Amino acid sequence: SGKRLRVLVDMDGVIADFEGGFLKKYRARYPNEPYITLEDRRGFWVSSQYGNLRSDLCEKAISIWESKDFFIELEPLPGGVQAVKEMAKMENTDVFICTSPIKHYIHCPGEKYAWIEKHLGYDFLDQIILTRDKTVVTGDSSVCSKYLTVRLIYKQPNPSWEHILFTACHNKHILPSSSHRRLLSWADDWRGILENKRL
Ligand code: UMP
Repeated sequence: SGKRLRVLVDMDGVIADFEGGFLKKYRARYPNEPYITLEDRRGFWVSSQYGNLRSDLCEKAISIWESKDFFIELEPLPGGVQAVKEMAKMENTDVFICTSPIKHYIHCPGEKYAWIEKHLGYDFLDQIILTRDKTVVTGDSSVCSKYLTVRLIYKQPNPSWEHILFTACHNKHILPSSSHRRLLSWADDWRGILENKRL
Protein backbone atom coordinates (compact mmCIF):
# COMPACT_ATOMS: atom_id res chain seq x y z
CA SER A 1 0.00 0.00 0.00
CA GLY A 2 2.51 2.64 -1.15
CA LYS A 3 5.41 4.15 0.74
CA ARG A 4 6.04 4.32 4.44
CA LEU A 5 4.70 7.49 6.01
CA ARG A 6 5.90 9.52 8.96
CA VAL A 7 3.10 11.67 10.33
CA LEU A 8 3.76 14.44 12.84
CA VAL A 9 0.69 15.32 14.89
CA ASP A 10 0.66 18.50 16.93
CA MET A 11 -0.83 18.52 20.44
CA ASP A 12 -2.24 21.94 21.27
CA GLY A 13 -5.34 22.73 19.24
CA VAL A 14 -5.14 19.38 17.42
CA ILE A 15 -5.54 16.61 20.00
CA ALA A 16 -5.57 18.69 23.24
CA ASP A 17 -8.02 21.55 23.78
CA PHE A 18 -5.58 24.35 24.65
CA GLU A 19 -8.01 27.16 23.79
CA GLY A 20 -10.96 25.73 25.73
CA GLY A 21 -8.79 24.88 28.73
CA PHE A 22 -7.24 28.35 28.69
CA LEU A 23 -10.55 30.22 28.58
CA LYS A 24 -12.08 28.15 31.37
CA LYS A 25 -9.13 28.68 33.73
CA TYR A 26 -8.64 32.33 32.78
CA ARG A 27 -12.27 33.15 33.59
CA ALA A 28 -12.11 31.22 36.86
CA ARG A 29 -8.91 33.00 37.94
CA TYR A 30 -9.80 36.49 36.64
CA PRO A 31 -13.61 36.62 36.88
CA ASN A 32 -13.69 40.43 36.72
CA GLU A 33 -11.39 40.88 33.73
CA PRO A 34 -12.53 41.03 30.10
CA TYR A 35 -11.99 37.94 27.97
CA ILE A 36 -12.17 36.85 24.33
CA THR A 37 -14.76 34.25 23.39
CA LEU A 38 -13.56 31.36 21.22
CA GLU A 39 -15.76 32.79 18.47
CA ASP A 40 -13.75 36.05 18.56
CA ARG A 41 -10.28 34.49 18.76
CA ARG A 42 -7.95 35.51 15.91
CA GLY A 43 -4.31 34.66 15.39
CA PHE A 44 -2.29 31.81 16.88
CA TRP A 45 -1.02 33.75 19.91
CA VAL A 46 -3.59 34.01 22.70
CA SER A 47 -1.23 36.30 24.60
CA SER A 48 -1.04 38.83 21.73
CA GLN A 49 -4.79 39.11 21.36
CA TYR A 50 -5.24 39.55 25.14
CA GLY A 51 -2.42 42.09 25.16
CA ASN A 52 -4.16 44.07 22.43
CA LEU A 53 -7.35 44.06 24.48
CA ARG A 54 -5.47 45.62 27.43
CA SER A 55 -1.73 45.48 27.86
CA ASP A 56 -1.69 43.88 31.34
CA LEU A 57 -3.89 41.02 30.12
CA CYS A 58 -1.00 39.55 28.13
CA GLU A 59 0.80 38.63 31.36
CA LYS A 60 -2.42 37.40 32.95
CA ALA A 61 -3.06 35.11 29.99
CA ILE A 62 0.49 33.72 30.18
CA SER A 63 0.06 33.07 33.92
CA ILE A 64 -2.68 30.57 33.07
CA TRP A 65 -0.61 28.16 30.94
CA GLU A 66 2.46 28.64 33.13
CA SER A 67 0.50 27.25 36.09
CA LYS A 68 0.84 23.73 37.41
CA ASP A 69 -1.74 21.27 36.01
CA PHE A 70 -2.68 23.44 33.03
CA PHE A 71 -1.33 21.08 30.37
CA ILE A 72 -2.21 17.77 32.06
CA GLU A 73 -5.81 18.87 32.61
CA LEU A 74 -6.49 19.82 28.96
CA GLU A 75 -9.46 17.91 27.56
CA PRO A 76 -8.89 15.83 24.42
CA LEU A 77 -10.42 17.36 21.29
CA PRO A 78 -13.25 15.28 19.79
CA GLY A 79 -12.03 12.20 17.93
CA GLY A 80 -8.34 13.10 18.17
CA VAL A 81 -7.12 10.38 20.51
CA GLN A 82 -9.10 7.73 18.62
CA ALA A 83 -7.76 8.93 15.26
CA VAL A 84 -4.14 8.93 16.44
CA LYS A 85 -4.51 5.41 17.88
CA GLU A 86 -6.03 4.21 14.63
CA MET A 87 -3.35 5.94 12.55
CA ALA A 88 -0.60 4.34 14.65
CA LYS A 89 -2.02 0.88 13.91
CA MET A 90 -2.03 1.45 10.15
CA GLU A 91 0.52 -0.44 8.12
CA ASN A 92 3.65 1.47 7.06
CA THR A 93 2.77 4.43 9.25
CA ASP A 94 4.88 6.02 11.96
CA VAL A 95 3.03 8.57 14.07
CA PHE A 96 4.88 11.09 16.20
CA ILE A 97 3.40 13.69 18.52
CA CYS A 98 5.40 16.81 17.69
CA THR A 99 4.81 19.67 20.07
CA SER A 100 6.49 22.87 21.25
CA PRO A 101 6.84 23.27 25.01
CA ILE A 102 6.69 26.72 26.55
CA LYS A 103 9.98 28.07 27.89
CA HIS A 104 8.62 28.17 31.43
CA TYR A 105 9.64 24.51 31.59
CA ILE A 106 8.90 23.59 35.18
CA HIS A 107 5.48 21.97 34.47
CA CYS A 108 4.80 21.92 30.73
CA PRO A 109 7.16 19.27 29.27
CA GLY A 110 6.45 16.71 32.02
CA GLU A 111 2.73 17.32 31.82
CA LYS A 112 2.78 16.87 28.05
CA TYR A 113 4.40 13.44 28.59
CA ALA A 114 1.83 12.65 31.29
CA TRP A 115 -1.03 13.68 28.97
CA ILE A 116 0.22 11.38 26.22
CA GLU A 117 0.58 8.49 28.67
CA LYS A 118 -2.90 9.14 30.11
CA HIS A 119 -4.71 9.38 26.79
CA LEU A 120 -2.60 7.39 24.31
CA GLY A 121 -0.86 4.95 26.63
CA TYR A 122 2.62 4.26 27.99
CA ASP A 123 4.01 2.95 24.70
CA PHE A 124 3.23 6.24 23.00
CA LEU A 125 5.91 7.93 25.15
CA ASP A 126 8.35 6.60 22.52
CA GLN A 127 6.65 8.77 19.91
CA ILE A 128 7.04 12.22 21.49
CA ILE A 129 9.11 14.94 19.85
CA LEU A 130 9.48 18.16 21.86
CA THR A 131 10.93 20.98 19.83
CA ARG A 132 10.58 24.74 19.53
CA ASP A 133 11.43 24.51 15.82
CA LYS A 134 9.45 21.84 14.00
CA THR A 135 11.22 22.50 10.70
CA VAL A 136 14.25 20.58 11.97
CA VAL A 137 12.05 17.47 12.23
CA THR A 138 11.53 15.43 9.07
CA GLY A 139 8.25 13.82 8.11
CA ASP A 140 5.81 13.50 5.23
CA SER A 141 2.76 15.06 6.72
CA SER A 142 2.21 17.37 9.69
CA VAL A 143 -1.16 18.12 11.23
CA CYS A 144 -0.89 21.41 13.06
CA SER A 145 -3.18 24.31 13.99
CA LYS A 146 -0.75 27.13 13.20
CA TYR A 147 -1.15 28.94 9.93
CA LEU A 148 1.03 30.41 7.24
CA THR A 149 2.23 33.58 8.97
CA VAL A 150 3.58 31.53 11.83
CA ARG A 151 5.33 29.19 9.42
CA LEU A 152 7.01 32.14 7.72
CA ILE A 153 8.87 33.14 10.85
CA TYR A 154 10.34 29.66 11.25
CA LYS A 155 14.10 29.61 10.74
CA GLN A 156 13.85 27.23 7.80
CA PRO A 157 10.97 28.16 5.55
CA ASN A 158 10.77 24.83 3.69
CA PRO A 159 10.28 21.87 6.03
CA SER A 160 10.41 18.39 4.52
CA TRP A 161 6.75 17.78 5.39
CA GLU A 162 3.48 19.09 4.06
CA HIS A 163 1.64 21.18 6.61
CA ILE A 164 -2.00 20.12 6.97
CA LEU A 165 -3.85 22.91 8.75
CA PHE A 166 -6.15 21.63 11.50
CA THR A 167 -9.10 23.96 11.92
CA ALA A 168 -9.14 25.78 15.27
CA CYS A 169 -11.11 28.78 16.57
CA HIS A 170 -8.18 31.09 15.79
CA ASN A 171 -7.59 29.97 12.18
CA LYS A 172 -11.07 29.12 10.86
CA HIS A 173 -11.39 32.51 9.11
CA ILE A 174 -8.27 32.05 7.07
CA LEU A 175 -9.13 31.25 3.48
CA PRO A 176 -8.08 27.91 2.08
CA SER A 177 -4.92 28.04 0.04
CA SER A 178 -3.45 25.60 -2.43
CA SER A 179 -0.36 25.25 -0.25
CA HIS A 180 -2.35 24.34 2.87
CA ARG A 181 -4.78 21.50 2.89
CA ARG A 182 -7.11 21.49 5.84
CA LEU A 183 -8.54 18.98 8.24
CA LEU A 184 -11.79 20.52 9.48
CA SER A 185 -11.89 18.15 12.45
CA TRP A 186 -10.97 14.54 13.22
CA ALA A 187 -14.26 13.55 11.56
CA ASP A 188 -12.80 14.89 8.31
CA ASP A 189 -10.97 12.63 5.83
CA TRP A 190 -7.51 12.28 7.43
CA ARG A 191 -7.29 8.74 6.05
CA GLY A 192 -7.68 10.10 2.52
CA ILE A 193 -4.88 12.63 3.06
CA LEU A 194 -2.56 9.87 4.28
CA GLU A 195 -3.37 7.59 1.37
CA ASN A 196 -2.79 10.48 -1.01
CA LYS A 197 0.65 11.17 0.57
CA ARG A 198 1.57 7.52 0.09
CA LEU A 199 1.25 7.67 -3.71
N1 UMP B 1 1.47 29.17 23.46
C1 UMP B 1 2.09 30.31 23.88
N2 UMP B 1 1.43 31.49 23.72
C2 UMP B 1 0.19 31.57 23.16
C3 UMP B 1 -0.42 30.38 22.72
C4 UMP B 1 0.25 29.19 22.89
O1 UMP B 1 3.21 30.27 24.38
O2 UMP B 1 -0.35 32.66 23.06
C5 UMP B 1 2.21 27.92 23.63
C6 UMP B 1 1.43 26.74 24.10
C7 UMP B 1 2.16 25.59 23.49
C8 UMP B 1 2.85 26.18 22.28
O3 UMP B 1 3.14 25.10 24.39
O4 UMP B 1 2.74 27.58 22.38
C9 UMP B 1 2.20 25.77 20.99
O5 UMP B 1 2.65 24.53 20.68
P1 UMP B 1 2.43 23.87 19.26
O6 UMP B 1 0.93 23.88 19.02
O7 UMP B 1 3.17 24.70 18.28
O8 UMP B 1 3.00 22.50 19.44
